[in-house]
Amino acid sequence: MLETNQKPAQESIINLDSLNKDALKACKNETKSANRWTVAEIVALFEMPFSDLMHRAQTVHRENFDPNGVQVSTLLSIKTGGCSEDCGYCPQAARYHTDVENEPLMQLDDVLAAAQEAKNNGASRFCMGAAWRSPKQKDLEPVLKMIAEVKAMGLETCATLGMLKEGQAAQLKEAGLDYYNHNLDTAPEFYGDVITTRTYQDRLDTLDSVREADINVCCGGIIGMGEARHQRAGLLAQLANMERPPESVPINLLTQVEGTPLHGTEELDPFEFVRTIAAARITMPQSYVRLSAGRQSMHEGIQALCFIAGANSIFYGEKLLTTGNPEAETDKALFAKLGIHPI
Ligand code: SAM
Ligand code: DTB
Ligand code: SF4
Repeated sequence: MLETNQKPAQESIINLDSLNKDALKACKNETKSANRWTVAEIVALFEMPFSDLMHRAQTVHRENFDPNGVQVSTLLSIKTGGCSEDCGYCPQAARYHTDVENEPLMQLDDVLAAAQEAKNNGASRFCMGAAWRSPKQKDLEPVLKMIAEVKAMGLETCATLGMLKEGQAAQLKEAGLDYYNHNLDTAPEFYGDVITTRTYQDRLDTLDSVREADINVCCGGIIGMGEARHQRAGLLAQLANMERPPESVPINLLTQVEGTPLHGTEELDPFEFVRTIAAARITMPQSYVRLSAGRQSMHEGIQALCFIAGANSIFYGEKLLTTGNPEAETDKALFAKLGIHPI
């Protein structure tokens, strides 16, 4: 009796045990497919036949977004040039000899006039960029005022001011900041080839403090800097595997500026750029994927493919920070041709 009783009990323990293991495995797999991507899995996306990749990205896109809506932000460089960092792509680094003229922090009224113009032109978000390694407290104060006033105009606010120190993210939140842009730029193992004056971990620390302050994260990178495909995938893995992926993921195509170390880098195949957008869409289904720098030199057919691949955000207005962007009229015409509406 005891024996018969014991056996089934033992069996049931064994079965339960294996069931638990299966459940655990299934659960791990689910987590993995939900928010853990290996670099190899992302490389496999890049390697798909182009039409299959477009179909998969477009399917994910339609499951999560209005397929014909594109969010529109306008950028303003509120403090230009003279930056102490050595980012190899950047025309604003003091150490490189580019045509960028250094300019001090803009006056509040001038910033507000630019924000009003952006709003009149249909932008929903206004992004203020400063060429700082990290803002000093005396520099942050006037920026907080700009943020509060731009917000009061009914625009979403975004800022990109470099690394943040203890307490600064909270001050930005308090002023009304909706998004903070801080890019990881590339895969960890390629980072040191591009920037030596700060580390990947420095960037991650600032992103953590932005999250902690409950500000939306805008974080992406630059491609076409001479990185390998697995490094493009590596950047996306970093972003997609964050505890919460960024709400906004700017994918910049390197704008090559004379005088910067990366000027003269071999140009990226445009289809590789589109593949990167598609892989970003698939790995970060709920993030806005921003087709960022590089549009000025991009054929409108390639831009249309980027929208099909799941890009649903752009910078609008004739200038990015220091370099050009398509004319507003050109973008309006492109949206009309493609049946896209701004959001
Ligand atoms: N200084 C701050 C920082 O580095 O975080 C904010 C401004 S910085 C110019 C903002 C971002 O612009 C950089 O992180 C980089 O990803 C992008 N960027 C700068 N120069 C670029 C270029 N030539 N081509 C494409 N993207 C560029
Ligand atoms: C981002 O990822 N791209 C924008 C924005 N964030 C600040 C900046 C692009 C800068 C391109 C070079 C320039 O205009 O200076
Ligand atoms: Fe400075 Fe930002 Fe340019 Fe780097 S990207 S040199 S931190 S302005």
